[in-house]
Amino acid sequence: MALWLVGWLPGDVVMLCLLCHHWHFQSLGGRHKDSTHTENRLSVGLSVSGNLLAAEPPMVASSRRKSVFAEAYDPEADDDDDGATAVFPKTDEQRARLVESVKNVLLFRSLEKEQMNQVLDAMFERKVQPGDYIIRQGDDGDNFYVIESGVYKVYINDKHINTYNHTGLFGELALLYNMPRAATVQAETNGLLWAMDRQTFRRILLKSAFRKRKMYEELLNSVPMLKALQNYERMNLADALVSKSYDNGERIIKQGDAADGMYFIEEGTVSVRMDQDDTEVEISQLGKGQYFGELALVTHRPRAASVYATGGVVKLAFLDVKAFERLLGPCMDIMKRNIDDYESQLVKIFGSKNNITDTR
Ligand code: 1OR
Ligand code: 1OR
Repeated sequence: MALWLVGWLPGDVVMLCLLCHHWHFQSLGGRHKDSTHTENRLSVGLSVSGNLLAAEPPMVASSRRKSVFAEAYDPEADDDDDGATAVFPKTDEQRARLVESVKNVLLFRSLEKEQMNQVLDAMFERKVQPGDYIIRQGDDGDNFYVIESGVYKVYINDKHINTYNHTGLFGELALLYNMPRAATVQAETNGLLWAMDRQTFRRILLKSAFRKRKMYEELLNSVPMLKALQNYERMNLADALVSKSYDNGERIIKQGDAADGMYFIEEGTVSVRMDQDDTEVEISQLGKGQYFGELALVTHRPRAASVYATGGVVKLAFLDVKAFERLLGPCMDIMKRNIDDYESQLVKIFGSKNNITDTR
C-alpha cells in the first residue's frame, strides 16, 4: 500500500513523499545499507522548484506533483543564515592548497571577492581513509565538501552511480535544498577533503547558487540536446554558465578564431555566416533554446563560421571550454550528429564540404 502526503515544512518549501511500502526508498531519501540508523524510517523524496532536481516519485503521485512543482522554493524566506561565520586559521601552505582545490568549483563562480575570502576562511581540512563513509544517504546534511585528493564513489540505494577522481565537490544538495542526503559517498582511497559547515554554506552560497540555478532552469530544460543529461548534471551546468548580452549587429564569434567556449541562446536571434569569395553568406539563423559555437570545441579547430546578434539585444549563456569538456560528455553523440547535418547542408549550399570535413 502506498500512501502519499504532500505538505509544506515551515520555512522551506518541500514536497514530502510519505511512502509506506515496505519502506521502499525512492531515488532520493533512501539510505545505504551500511547506515547505522534503524531501517524503519520514512522515505522523504523532495522536489524543489521545477524539475531541475527531480526525485522520482511513484506514478500515483504525478497529478499532485504538478501543483507542488509550480511553487518556487524561496531562499529569501529562509532564516537559516543568521549568526557568525566560522574561521579556521590556516598556514600559507594550507591556504595555497585550498585555493588550488576550489579554483574550479562552479558553485563558487558567482561569489564576490569578499564572499570568496569568507569561504576560504570557513573551510577546514578532513583526512579520509579507504572505506570511510563521508555521507550516508538519508542523513541530515552537515557539511559540504570540496575534493583536494582521493577517489570517492557515490551510491544511491546501494547502486554505484558516480565516481569522483581527485577533483569535484559533493554534499551540496542537502544543504542547498534543505533535504536529506540524496546519496552515500564513500572514500575508495586515502584522500583529503575541504569541508564547510552547513550554516556557512547556506549563509554565503545559498542565495547566489539558488538564484543562478533557477535563472537557467527554463533555458536548460528547453534545449533538446540537454535531455541527454540527468537533472543533477543539468544543475551543475547551470552553475557553470555565464550570462552575456550583445547588441543588434554585434559579432559574437569570428570565423577562423580560436574557440574558448560555446553559447546557448536565452533571448533573441543570431545569424551564422560563412566567408565566401570576399563576402559573408548567411547559412543559418538560430533562436531561443538553440546553441552554437560547439563545433570548434568538438573538433578542436578554429571557428567554422561567424555569428552575429540580430533582431535587437541577444542574451546568451556562455559555457567555457573547460566546463564544456567536463559537463557535456553525455551530449557528445547528439552534437556529432548535428555536425554531420552541418556537413550535408554545407554541400548543398557551397557544393563542397569546405572547411568542416578536414576538421575531424
Ligand atoms: P547530498 O548533499 O545529497 C550526497 O549528499 C551527494 O552525492 C549529493 O549531495 C551530491 O553532491 C552527490 N544524484 C544525486 N547526488 C549526487 C549524484 C547524483 N552524483 C553525486 N552526487 N547523480 C549522479 C549524476 C552523474 C544522479 C543519479 C540519478
Ligand atoms: P563553431 O565553434 O565552429 C561557429 O563557431 C558556429 O556556427 C559553429 O561552431 C556552429 O555552432 C554554428 N556549419 C558550421 N557551423 C554552423 C553551421 C553550419 N550552422 C551553425 N553553425 N552549417 C549550417 C547548417 C544549417 C553548414 C554550413 C552551410
